[in-house]
Amino acid sequence: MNKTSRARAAGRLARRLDELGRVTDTPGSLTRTFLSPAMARANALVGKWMAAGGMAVREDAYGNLIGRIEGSRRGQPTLVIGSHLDTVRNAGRFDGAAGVLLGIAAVEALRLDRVRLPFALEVVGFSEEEGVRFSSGYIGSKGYAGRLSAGDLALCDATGTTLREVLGRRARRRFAPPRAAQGRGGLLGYLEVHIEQGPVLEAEKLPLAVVTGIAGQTRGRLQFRGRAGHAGTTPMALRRDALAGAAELILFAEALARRSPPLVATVGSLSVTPGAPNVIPGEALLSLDVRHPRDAARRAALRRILAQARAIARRRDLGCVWRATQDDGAVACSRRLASLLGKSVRSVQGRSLRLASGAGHDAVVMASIAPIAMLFVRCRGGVSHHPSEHAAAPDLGAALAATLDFIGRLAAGGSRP
Ligand code: HGY
Ligand code: MN
Ligand code: MN
Repeated sequence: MNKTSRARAAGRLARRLDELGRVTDTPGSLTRTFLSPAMARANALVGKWMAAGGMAVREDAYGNLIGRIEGSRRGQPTLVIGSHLDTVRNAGRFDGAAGVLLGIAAVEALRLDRVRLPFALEVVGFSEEEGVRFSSGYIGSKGYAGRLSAGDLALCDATGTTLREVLGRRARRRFAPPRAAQGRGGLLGYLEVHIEQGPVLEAEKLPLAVVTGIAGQTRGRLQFRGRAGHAGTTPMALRRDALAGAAELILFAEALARRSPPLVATVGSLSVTPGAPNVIPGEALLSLDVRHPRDAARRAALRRILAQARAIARRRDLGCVWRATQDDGAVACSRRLASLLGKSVRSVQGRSLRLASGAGHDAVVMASIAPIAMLFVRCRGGVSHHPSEHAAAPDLGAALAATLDFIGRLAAGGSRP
């Protein structure tokens, strides 16, 4: 890809990200959650781009958007390039979307150069990675990979509707997980291009890095139950204040993570019942997200936090219930694909850099059915999950060039499944 065509493709990619970034469930900010009206509009828009790029386009039973071009012969393995099209609340427009639209840009560039590959190419926009609606991420890629469990299907959203019911409504019949889109034999590999969501590439003054692995994460809901009461007449010593107990636990989790890097622990949401200023909180429901590159350390930290929650509950005469909603172990990227991708990155920016990912990605699930590779793209200030998230067009162009070089290396002989 010469510099002119790379700059042109990067400009179109950036314009499309701007356009897609305006497809939202919440006018004035960017939010697209699982199977929402905005997700349907996003799939229609991205599906139009896929079709214009010559791909056969379909949506699967989970709302994943899949664009496919066949290889030089039928029956060849498939390389999947993908990421997610859903977002967090009040999101940035690059997280997930950049990896999907970059996959489309790569297919367009290959088509322009009339390249026929010795493998099929699928670009996938996963329908749900962030876990906003069901407090459990990777629903789209788990569906695509045939990894959704009965526990996943029993998860409830804020309306009390289970995932199974939601998928059943979509299928207009009782939902039974269809055969996975891909078995291990059919996949050559999975490549996810994603903004770094961290500050290292900016500090290194480099646009790209190769990901070595993805941290494991546990998410869940912790409920403290006390007794609601009159804020004016109940003496402090006689209270069973659920929110005060939750507050103690939140600060404990933060302090534990602060003194045990690279452990991270986050309480991202908190709901209080009944939620009136003159009523002692009877119930506090908090989300907990715990991550660490090493699974044993993550599990030990979670045990510490839950033991402290029980100790707080005993001391304050509160009920305390924990429900895990997601538990994914750390995942390593394929050494072979990472080495190939490192050569592509070096060919684009002169040197390669390897980084571990603290953020979760659909690659965690795809690793169960294919060797995975991830390419990080520099983002301004390392900011993500925020409207000011931004990746510069030239850096997106560098990622496209590295992706095309990687595909070329696979086609030239690295394409042993
Ligand atoms: O939470 C994460 O790490 C990802 O953005 N879903
Ligand atoms: Mn995200
Ligand atoms: Mn993401």
